[in-house]
Amino acid sequence: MATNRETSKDLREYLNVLEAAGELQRIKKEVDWKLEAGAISRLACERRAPAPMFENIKGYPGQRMAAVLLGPAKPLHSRLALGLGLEDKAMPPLEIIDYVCRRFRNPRPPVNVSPREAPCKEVIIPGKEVNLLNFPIPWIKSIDGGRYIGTWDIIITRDPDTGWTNWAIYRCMVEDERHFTILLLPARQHGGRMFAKYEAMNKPMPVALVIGAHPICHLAAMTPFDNGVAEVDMAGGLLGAGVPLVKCETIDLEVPANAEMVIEAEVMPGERVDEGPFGEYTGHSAHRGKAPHAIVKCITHRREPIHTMANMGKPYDDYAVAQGVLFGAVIKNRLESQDLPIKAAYFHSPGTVPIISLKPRAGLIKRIVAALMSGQRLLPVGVVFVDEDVDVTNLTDVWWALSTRMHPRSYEITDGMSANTLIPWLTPEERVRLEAPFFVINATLPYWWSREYREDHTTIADFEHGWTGDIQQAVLKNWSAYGYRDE
Ligand SMILES: Cc1cc2nc3c(=O)[nH]c(=O)nc-3n(C[C@H](O)[C@H](O)[C@H](O)COP(=O)(O)O)c2cc1C
Ligand SMILES: [Mn+2]
Repeated sequence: MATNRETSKDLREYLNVLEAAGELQRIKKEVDWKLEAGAISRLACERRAPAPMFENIKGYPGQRMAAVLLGPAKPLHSRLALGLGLEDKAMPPLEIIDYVCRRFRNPRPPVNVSPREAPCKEVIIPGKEVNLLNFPIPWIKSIDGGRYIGTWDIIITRDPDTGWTNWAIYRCMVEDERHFTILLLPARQHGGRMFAKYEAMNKPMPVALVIGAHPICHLAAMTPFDNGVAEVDMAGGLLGAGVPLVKCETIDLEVPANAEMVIEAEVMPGERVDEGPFGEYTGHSAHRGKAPHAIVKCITHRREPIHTMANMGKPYDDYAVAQGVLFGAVIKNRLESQDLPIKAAYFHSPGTVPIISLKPRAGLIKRIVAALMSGQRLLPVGVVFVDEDVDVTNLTDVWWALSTRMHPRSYEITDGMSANTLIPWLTPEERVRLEAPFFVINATLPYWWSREYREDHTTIADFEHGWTGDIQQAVLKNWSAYGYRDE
């Protein structure tokens, strides 16, 4: 499959790729980091306009910010395809998923480079000189609780017992010149579980907040891999080469050498400060509460660093576009590795309910639900099963199946799943207990019905299935003779 991987080794080259594809809007007019940049990038999402690159930010000469880099485009996944290094930006999402599935099956370990070779070390700011407010950190929405430095970030942490290094995207809000919060959710996410271990030892947790790495690094960081999987190896798989890493200055962690900025910090045990709310990927504001916070020990960055911003919100946003594909790939790989074949798995945004198409057989759906329940947050709210002939990427098709093939009694609810606090419908009690139900919708027609019964009651009434081949051929051949434009 054709890729342009060589042309995109870091964020800056990816920006060139976007620009060449007409997917980047350079904004030279002065724009305020407070609300204006956020509103522009949200409207760009809602209009599927090119990603804005703010080149003149009020009060921050020489610094730039790129927003919604892998956000919704026309076609929807174009910028994601370019970020993955695919040449065809119009590749259909199920083909992108199959490509990602293959890449995830071939992880590659990172390669170490010296600080001299690492662009992220061009400027080094020691702890006592650090001031986060020297950077154009956006206050994105009026409904947000503050300035968010970490939206399209990578949070790197290491397990104190096993040495496993985790990469994840977690939202980070600036508290003051030297402190920022991280929304570390202990029950569901790897970073949160690692922090619980440090906290039990009453030790600070070293953390690197990375901004502006190669887009593939951020894509790996937002993918829900299993315990013990190093996202950097999966980024290497997507990239087709090991990701270059360099050691931090003040903490024992390695970071992508080509990143625009690295904030080296420590999360303080036993401390919580105000965090949020924040307009989230569910399309609602979410989670005003307390969160752990980190103290900055050092900042390293490229000269004239480029900051980044994701703009979460009502579909579509940059999370939704990438998430549907990445989660779909993880689900497909997991099920296939357990000999549970499916045709496709896809999330429509926001990514809370996967739609899975398959050829039903005895026990298959129950076993798939069990396999996904045991996984890393792969069933956030529920799951929908449809037959193979339903195009999971087409909501009209999916709704057609749901409204005609789902027997109401096949709607199931299971209690006691771990809850995601960002979901709006949680009751106040569920939000505290972090436990909630989820649903299974089985909209497949019973596979045990006889062929005759299915033919009599369930044959599809469309052009393809409703006429014999000779009539179809004749009508297609004569289409323009009837006066229609040929397609
Ligand atoms: C822009 C963005 C912001 C996110 N913010 C958070 C967050 O604040 N907390 C969180 O737990 N997950 C957040 N996520 C989702 C996680 O990145 C995702 O679930 C990932 O799989 C977590 O990695 P882990 O499995 O290694 O914990 C965010 C994702 C994106 C794209
Ligand atoms: Mn992880």
